[in-house]
Amino acid sequence: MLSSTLCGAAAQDIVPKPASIETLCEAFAVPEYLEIRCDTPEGFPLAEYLAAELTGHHGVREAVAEFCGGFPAPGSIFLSLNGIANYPSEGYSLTVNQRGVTVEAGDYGGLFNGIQTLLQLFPADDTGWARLPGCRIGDRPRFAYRGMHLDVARTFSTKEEVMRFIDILSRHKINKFHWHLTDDEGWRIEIKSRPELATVGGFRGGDSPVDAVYGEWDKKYGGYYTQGDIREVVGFARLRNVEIIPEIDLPGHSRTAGNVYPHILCDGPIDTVATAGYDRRDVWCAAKEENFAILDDVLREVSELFPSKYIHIGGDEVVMSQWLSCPSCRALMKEKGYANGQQLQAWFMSRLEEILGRYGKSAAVWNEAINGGTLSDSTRVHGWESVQACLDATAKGYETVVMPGKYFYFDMKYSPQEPGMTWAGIVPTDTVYTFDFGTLGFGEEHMKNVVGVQGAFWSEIYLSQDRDYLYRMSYPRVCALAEVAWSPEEGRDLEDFNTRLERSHYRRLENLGVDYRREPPAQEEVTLLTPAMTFESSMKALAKNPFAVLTSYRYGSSARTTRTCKPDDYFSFTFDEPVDCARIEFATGYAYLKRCLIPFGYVEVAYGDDPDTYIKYGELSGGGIMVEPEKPVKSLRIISTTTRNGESSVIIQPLRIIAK
Ligand code: TNX
Repeated sequence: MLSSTLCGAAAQDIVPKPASIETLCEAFAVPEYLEIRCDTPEGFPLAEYLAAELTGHHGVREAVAEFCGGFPAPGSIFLSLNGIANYPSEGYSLTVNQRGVTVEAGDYGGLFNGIQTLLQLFPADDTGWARLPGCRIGDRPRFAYRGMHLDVARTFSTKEEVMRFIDILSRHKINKFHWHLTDDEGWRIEIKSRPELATVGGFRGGDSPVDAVYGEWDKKYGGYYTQGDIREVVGFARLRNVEIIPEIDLPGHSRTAGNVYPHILCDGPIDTVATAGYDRRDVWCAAKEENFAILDDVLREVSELFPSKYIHIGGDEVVMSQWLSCPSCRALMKEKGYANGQQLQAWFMSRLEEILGRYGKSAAVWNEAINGGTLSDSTRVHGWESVQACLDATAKGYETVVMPGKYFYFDMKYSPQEPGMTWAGIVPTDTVYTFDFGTLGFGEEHMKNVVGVQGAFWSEIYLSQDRDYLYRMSYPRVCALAEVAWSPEEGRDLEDFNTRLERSHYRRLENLGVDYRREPPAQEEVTLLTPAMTFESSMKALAKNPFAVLTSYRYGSSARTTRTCKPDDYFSFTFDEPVDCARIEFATGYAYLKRCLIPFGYVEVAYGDDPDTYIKYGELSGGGIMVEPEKPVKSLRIISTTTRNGESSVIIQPLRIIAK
């Protein structure tokens, strides 16, 4: 009894869970000097990778990679790609017994995945001298496409940060990295024939023609990857069995490109009144033939840099009004007999498909791109808007990556009181883990076109958070994603998953320096006061977001002004009776998203004992302030000193007045 519970204990805690595990009542005592033998040149880089992972850890002084004729040697690790068994793509078998370890696979990916499982057989904590639990593991992926996406356009991540992110993904057998390289807020990849796209479009704020956002208007910030950087990241990923699918988001989400090259935009009217003087156009004009010459250059260089068969060309959220108000686009639509912008988009996307085809590539697109017409049958669709969008794409016969935001958008909040976006819903880890094709309506006819699943991290909020925010938002959700993508559907067990996390995997993440998300502590119990007041401002509110929510303390709602703030704009809150309280919290902008703030300004307070005298209390920080008054407060006045902030309105949250 005792030995059967002790034997192979660690082998039970692998993430993602392997297809089959048989525990053996023996163990391999890992020696101080460890040979990692490998029977093919193809596998040799992995022997070196494993040697580097182990040297200096778990009592291993030195691990050496060796090329051998195909014989396991006692006391060593043997990596084999020459076995006779017929392994499924990326599958492997792993045996640990007292003589040593054998990892066998039919391809490079399989060997890499077997090595990841082997690494998880070591104790989560490096406490020296290790004994690996005897076991026989047979494993293979459920899906060929197991992806994670990262938006480096809204918030730039350096190449080192990207490589680290990929490294941690690969340890979860994630094998695709969707690199969102361009968007309205930045262009992050060097294009040698059109250098300004990155050298200018990689930065914003300060003297950059690209609007800054999130209250950082005065600072120039950003970055981009040189082609050398890209090659380095591609090589780093390839060693780890990760294929990179780069994305150039077209024809919408292209404000950066339009800021750099205004001539690519439509010639229609620019509505700078509604947008506080800023040109918000972000769609490539479809009627300008020169645009396709630029895009040919861009896609040629991108195709040369990335070995993947697919290049993602976007296609999401195209603001059609720009085409519909452009005389040249309208003429083109008339000539082609198109009734709507979706059809023009389908035409635009097929021109890009044709360009990619010439460079030996196929297109990947967001699901909207197939709404207006039929794209090439070699095009792959990423379904993000809804489960229905994924069902539609598969039903139309497109190879589909399933990633509906409601389940796989890791920029969404884990729970209502934590940071994050909410438009696709709240996405707890359990929701990711329990994603089930069958109950969502995927039949056999759909499943044959599903290549796999993918998580996404969009980075609008990341900019105003610390760098570990990416990891807290991704982990443990990526662990759940990995199980959906890799592990057999039978055997899915939420409780077992959570046990493996708690018992071993969180420690592994910690030891990798991953700041994963922890359950937030119960919120502080406070009593909020709602004293009667009058509100006044130099600004006006939109009819649908009136100031009334402030005087009625409608928490969760906010007021929105009709324009952005300038110096001397003010908001004043005057209470009917002086308020005796512990503190008053004032906030502008969205919760957790530093947009539509008063970035610069200060607060004055008038106290009950001298209600006509305003005394400066302090400067706003992050668009808000917490006032801790010594005396009962009669009035609070916020005064803006903001000059140019690139926004078109200010959002004001109701005051939170906390009782003593
Ligand atoms: C929608 S997902 C977008 C992105 C945003 C994201 C924020 C997709 C194809 N478009 O541009 O970053 O929502 O969650």
